[in-house]
Amino acid sequence: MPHRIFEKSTPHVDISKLPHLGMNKKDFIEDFKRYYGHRLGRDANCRSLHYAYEALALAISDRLIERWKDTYNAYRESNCKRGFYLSMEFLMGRSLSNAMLNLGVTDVISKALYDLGLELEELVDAESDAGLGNGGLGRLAACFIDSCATLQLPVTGYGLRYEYGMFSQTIVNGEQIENPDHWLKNGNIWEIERLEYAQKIKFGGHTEHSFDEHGNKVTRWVDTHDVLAVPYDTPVPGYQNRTVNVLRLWKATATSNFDLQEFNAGDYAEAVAAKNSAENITMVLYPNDANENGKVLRLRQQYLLASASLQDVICLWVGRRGHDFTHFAEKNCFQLNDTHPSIAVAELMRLLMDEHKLSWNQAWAITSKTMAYTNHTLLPEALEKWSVGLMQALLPRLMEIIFEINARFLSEVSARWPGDGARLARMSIIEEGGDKQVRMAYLAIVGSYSINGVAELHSKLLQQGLFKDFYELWPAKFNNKTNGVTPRRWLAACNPDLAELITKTIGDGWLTDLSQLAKLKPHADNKAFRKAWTQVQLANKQRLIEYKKEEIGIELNVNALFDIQVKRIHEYKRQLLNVLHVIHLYDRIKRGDTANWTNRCVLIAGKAAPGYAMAKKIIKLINNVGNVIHNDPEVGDKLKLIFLPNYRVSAMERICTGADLSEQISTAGKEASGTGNMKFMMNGALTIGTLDGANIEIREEVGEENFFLFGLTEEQVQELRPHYNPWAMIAEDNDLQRVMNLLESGHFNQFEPGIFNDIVNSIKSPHDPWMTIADFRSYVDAQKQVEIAYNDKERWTRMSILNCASSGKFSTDRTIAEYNNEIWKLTPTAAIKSQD
Ligand code: 26Q
Repeated sequence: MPHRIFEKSTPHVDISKLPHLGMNKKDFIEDFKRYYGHRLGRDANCRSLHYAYEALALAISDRLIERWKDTYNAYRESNCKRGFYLSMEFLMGRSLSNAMLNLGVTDVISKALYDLGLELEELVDAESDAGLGNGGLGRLAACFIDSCATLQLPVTGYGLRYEYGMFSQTIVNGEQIENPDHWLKNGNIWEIERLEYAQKIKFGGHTEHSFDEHGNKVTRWVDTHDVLAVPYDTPVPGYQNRTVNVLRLWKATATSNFDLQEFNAGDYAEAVAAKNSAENITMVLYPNDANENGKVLRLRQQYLLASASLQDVICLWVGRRGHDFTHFAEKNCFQLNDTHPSIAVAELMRLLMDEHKLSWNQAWAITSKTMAYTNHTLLPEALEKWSVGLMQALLPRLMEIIFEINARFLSEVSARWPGDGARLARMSIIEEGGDKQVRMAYLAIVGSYSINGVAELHSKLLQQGLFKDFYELWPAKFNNKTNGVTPRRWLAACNPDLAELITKTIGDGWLTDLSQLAKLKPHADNKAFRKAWTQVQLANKQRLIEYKKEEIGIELNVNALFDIQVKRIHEYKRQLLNVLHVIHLYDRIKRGDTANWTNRCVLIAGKAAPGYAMAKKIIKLINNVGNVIHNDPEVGDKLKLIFLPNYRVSAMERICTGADLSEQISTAGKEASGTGNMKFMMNGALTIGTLDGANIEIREEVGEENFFLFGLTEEQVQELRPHYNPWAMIAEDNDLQRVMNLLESGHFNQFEPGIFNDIVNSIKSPHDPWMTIADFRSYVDAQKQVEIAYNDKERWTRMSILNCASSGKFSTDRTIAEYNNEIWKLTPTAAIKSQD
């Protein structure tokens, strides 16, 4: 039975006749003053921008909440099918400017604030990022829910409300220092706590099996340590369409009776400790964007997300339809953002069987028709596994169910391939061996009706490699959904000058139909338009310089080629290849090879997982090389290498507008898609890249003449691997030899002997999985082509315009429309304005 932890209060407060809040300047000024003066209790003496930001955000939030209720009612009344996006990460960034854009009030607010003597941009900058994610996967979830609201799809995001988000990064002596991100310390005005929808989550204990009076098997999961999951709702506005969806994040707290038991037994300290251990579950986001295997706290997080979200959906169902689940699968679907929430497959089985008395077959028919799984990685070492022993101790009932799912699945495999024992072992959800493991990706595949990769190449490699056996069994389940980014945040809001130029030229239809950017293509041949384009780009570069000036203490030259690589630090993303090229340029300056030189400013940013030693060393190397270059008077403006600390969503909103060149240089076959590549392209940067992830599709869209391609293909990487010989490649390439000599001679670590030995050894190893050395020559050659193009300003601007004009495919509106047409099949449902 679903239970309400918190009794719904009985008094009926009729607020249906509330007038809608005004959207004029006067209305906002009034509300702003009231919030600032009354709710926040400030006066003219207050000099903190924070409260001005809060007062404005409260006024905006009120408008969102009105529309949110209307949307909710529209969904309820239409009885539509619902979608749920389950993700351990939602990297939302800031909310204020996005909310204003989507409500269509940016100009009105800007004028209202001007009247109050305030600058909108300053208030926007006073908001801290909601950094509840690591990188691509978390930001994708945020872009997805934005597009769902814009397409008026009834989709709810479910995630965790971490007390501490992604750590903030400072650089001390060239090294990364992690600082806790207590993002809630000043409160969070966008969220509403909903205690009445709290859910109880069980951990530990054991199972008891018996039969009921009809002879049906009954399982009870007992002696559990329970935790409460309390939801916090954040509005997710669509673009100027009155739809406001919700992001529901769960916070773990102690259950009140759990506390009480211990307290009554006289053990106060135990009770407090228990409370702490419950609240620890959602205390912190795991800051690694590859698998950190086996941490029990991570499994608790995953289960809390899955269980609370599924119970929430079932509560809603039972509340409206009672205990008949016949049509549940027609009316609900769940998209699993990687395997992180994939325990949901077993949890939905448990809830339907143990709590709602469905048979195995009934429960399985529902589960396997409602779950859909998205994979985000090809790296085999990143595939999630949990030890069976740990799962048995923490989630004993779930482990039983997984065994049963596996047994039934393997008998299906045996029937299809009789006597193929090797195949059974390969495909089993349970990896046999000393320490048995649950393969979460296999659980997700077996339990889902759709499995997708995030770019064409990635999906193809999943089918031919990682999940080949499953593809043979169920080819129709597999599909591709190439990623995207929301053009509202990643063009309209972050680059208002370019957005204005675009709208002036082709109208504003592009905001909700990005393919219309193609209308810009003919304007690439118009000299006046190119001039306007360049002016915007230059102003953006200048703004980026100003933004970073204080932080880095270095003045950059706006005419230099801004060459930017921002993303998590990972060996496969090959920031090292970038550094090798910079060292090569430095070497050319030192040996006087500077005829027709192109000034270049290389910016690198990104966080390293705290436990990833090699990634941290790479940050140190970037900083040391940058310093040597900066302190060498012979170099001057010719070359800069700068590491920008604390890369995050709000930083990218500046950075992507001021880039000339976007570095997308991963080893082919390793980057599932990439999404930074799309943000840069949309804002008019040109890409230098390998044939990896979505780069391939970017190049297809923009045309090979407008893309700087280099490097081995995925197939060539596979072919070369057995006889890869970096030493021979170094010996044959004089430039590379000189670069390696500089590195090995300690030129960049004169007072820190040996610190880069690991890096040097890794790239010189014939077993280097990322084959950095193999792509050096073609990378340097491609960079020369970049310089030739950059020095022809008219040509470069044309290419820049064509990149933006060809980025239409990479809107998450397109991605989400595909998810919906091919997987979810939800009906767009418009919000009804309650007053009209
Ligand atoms: C797993 C277990 C324990 C702790 C952490 C994790 C973990 C957390 C985050 C594993 C992976 C991630 C994130 C992965 C990620 O961001 N992948 C990226 O997803 C993007 C969106 O699809 C792609 O564009 C990128 O290519 C892919 O690297």
